[in-house]
Amino acid sequence: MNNPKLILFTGFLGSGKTSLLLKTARHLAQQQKQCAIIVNEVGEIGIDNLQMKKMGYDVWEIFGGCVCCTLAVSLEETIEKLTANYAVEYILMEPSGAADPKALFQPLKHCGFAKENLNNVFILDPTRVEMFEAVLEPYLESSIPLADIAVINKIDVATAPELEKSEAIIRKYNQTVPVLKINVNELSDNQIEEILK
Ligand SMILES: Nc1nc2c(ncn2[C@@H]2O[C@H](COP(=O)(O)OP(=O)(O)O)[C@@H](O)[C@H]2O)c(=O)[nH]1
Ligand SMILES: [Mg+2]
Repeated sequence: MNNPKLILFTGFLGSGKTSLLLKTARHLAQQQKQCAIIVNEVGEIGIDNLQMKKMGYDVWEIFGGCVCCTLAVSLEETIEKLTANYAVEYILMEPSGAADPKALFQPLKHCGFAKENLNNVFILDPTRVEMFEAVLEPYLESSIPLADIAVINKIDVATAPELEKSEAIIRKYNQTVPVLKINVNELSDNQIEEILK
């Protein structure tokens, strides 16, 4: 079995997970790196089904030879099937909005994912951070300590106080996690490499 790196994109609905996941996949495809995307439903990543070549029951080929598959069975089975059939170096996954990231780690451990092969990218939308803090604090409290990297995105539209507030919230729950500030539409290769680390 090959030993792919799994990149999890976590955060609230609308925070920018899919956007960053697709940018990362395109970057990998350009670097001729084999990658797979796991989604709950194909429609979720917003790529027209017609642009995707069906390769099997629930696997499609998308840009640059990346494959995309649905989480039709358990996460363990999906990953086993992927690694058995495709020589993927990276698996990119956006857990469903309601999923508690904590609940993902046990099944991932079962399929042999060591900590160094797992990168949990937590994305925080600074333009909505006040609202998140007020009503979704338990989610922040359970997610941010588990992050390997915290991304504050939308720097093209956020105000300076919103950015400061976002960083303060991340630091409140995790004093050591690296923080990366991005505009997803102007990502540098270095920023993507940080996400893949
Ligand atoms: N201006 C701006 N918009 C962004 C950025 N990242 C994501 N978005 C927008 O935020 C919205 C939600 O993004 P999406 O990736 O679907 O979020 P998800 O629900 O977490 O998967 C979309 O309209 C994106 O175009 C960013 O860095 N800057
Ligand atoms: Mg999404």
